[in-house]
Amino acid sequence: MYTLYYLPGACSLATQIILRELDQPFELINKMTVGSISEVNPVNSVPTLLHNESVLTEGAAIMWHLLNTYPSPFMPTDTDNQQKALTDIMFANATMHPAYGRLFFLNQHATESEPLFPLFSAAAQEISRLWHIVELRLQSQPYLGGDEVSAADIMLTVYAQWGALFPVDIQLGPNTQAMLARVQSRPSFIASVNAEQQNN
Ligand SMILES: N[C@@H](CCC(=O)N[C@@H](CS)C(=O)NCC(=O)O)C(=O)O
Repeated sequence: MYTLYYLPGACSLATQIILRELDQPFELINKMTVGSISEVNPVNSVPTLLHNESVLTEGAAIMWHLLNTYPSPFMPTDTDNQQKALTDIMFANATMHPAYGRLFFLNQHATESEPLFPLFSAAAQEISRLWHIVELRLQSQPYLGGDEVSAADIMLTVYAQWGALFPVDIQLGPNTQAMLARVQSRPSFIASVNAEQQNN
């Protein structure tokens, strides 16, 4: 049984979705209800995942650990495709996530004297550039991983929802939008969003 610390709509949603896809039982703890979790994770960030005596942190590492632990179509069997799957997970977690992180940072540190619009706009432009790379990949395949949904697709779909929180125009191509819609319609995605709402 896992314990997942989460924040509603945050990157921890992807961890919950994967736990469901892998049929792993878990309980959810909303970080806002407990304040700091720095005693278990000094970074004080979600996802933080507890399992027996272990504390798992860092979204990409958690994802990789779960995919390695529970055999599923999410983990390719050959090393070349495993490398590709890990690269996509890192693109999501270490490239796209921080690009969206700039929007949260700007919002958090906004002052009345600083005109925010050009900064939001520059951050959104970079996010759109990254989505264009995704769009090009999806011209020849429905998911980043190929014909089947991958962990990276799920992570990207969670992050894509963050754009609506800010006054920005983020460009998503038609193939990207189709991929996001397919991931959002998965039972694991719907159940995870509902569970976060009910657990608040
Ligand atoms: N590098 C960390 C970053 C995780 C992260 O930035 N999480 C955000 C939510 S998406 C968070 O916990 N922020 C702290 C807070 O809002 O209290 C990871 O990939 O797990």
